[in-house]
Amino acid sequence: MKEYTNLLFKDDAGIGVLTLHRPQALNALNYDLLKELDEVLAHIAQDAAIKVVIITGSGDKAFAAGADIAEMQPLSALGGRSWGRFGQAVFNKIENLPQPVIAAVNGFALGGGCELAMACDLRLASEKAKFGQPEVTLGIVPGFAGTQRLPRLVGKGRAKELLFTGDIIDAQEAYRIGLVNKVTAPEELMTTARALAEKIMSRAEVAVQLCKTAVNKGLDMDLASGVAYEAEVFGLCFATADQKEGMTAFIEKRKADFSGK
Ligand code: CO8
Repeated sequence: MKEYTNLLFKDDAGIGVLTLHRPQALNALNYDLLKELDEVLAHIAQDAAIKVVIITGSGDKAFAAGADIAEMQPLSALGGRSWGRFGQAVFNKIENLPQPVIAAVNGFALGGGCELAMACDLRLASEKAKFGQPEVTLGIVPGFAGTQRLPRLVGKGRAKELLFTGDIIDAQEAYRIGLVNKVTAPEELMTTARALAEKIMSRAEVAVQLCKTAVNKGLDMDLASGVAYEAEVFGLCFATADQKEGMTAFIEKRKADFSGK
């Protein structure tokens, strides 16, 4: 696997651990980092040996403190739009990876950093994590889909409060409003993320991936279409070996031994 400059990536026994690595700028997302992220995501999408992905930030201070402000500062309106579109496309790739993706938020997740965490399927936060969309303090709106994913996660009213004020909230508040799934001690963040990844990996792989697709696609549909879509993927499960194994194991009162097929 290729070496990256602004990312660290390793396949740790089926868990792809992706670390944003620009410690000199609190892992701020510049073009080079997003380009590398785009490449590594293309690799992960094709690598069936990677079952779950964890995304975290290098160092103990930041997940990612936003898009790189110095790089954005001179942009024109059209340049801003194309930069926003590029970041959105990369984050859409995270959301559409077949594998579940866990954000292990170890520090600041601001602006583009918060948007990156929201593109992941699940969010774990260290007690030291801080979240916010401070774009209005810089004269811009969130450009990597924060205005869209934040209200879908926390509701319209809470999202608008965070977006209009640019306020930064701590991990407990993020948990209270449903922005994160769980808060852990900083030193337990990665072991908690791994334990969650391993639990997911112990389940039927095709079923887990189809759950991800059904939720994501369903949220873009009206209820009747989403329910109909679910019936299709539900039916598909009966074509898998893991459905036979899961139900046979239940009837035989033993633990299922899934093959991922
Ligand atoms: N971009 C570039 N550099 C950054 C960023 C950033 N977002 N955040 C931190 N840095 C750099 C600092 O400039 C500093 O560099 P140097 O040491 O060379 O001066 C270094 O990281 C350390 O930062 P601080 O000294 O500021 O550390 P503090 O502990 O004092 O403060 C904070 C930490 C509170 C996180 C502070 O750094 C901060 O406020 N950062 C900016 C947060 C922010 O506003 N983020 C949102 C950015 S906008 C955005 O993400 C929009 C996304 C969509 C874009 C779409 C465009 C079209």
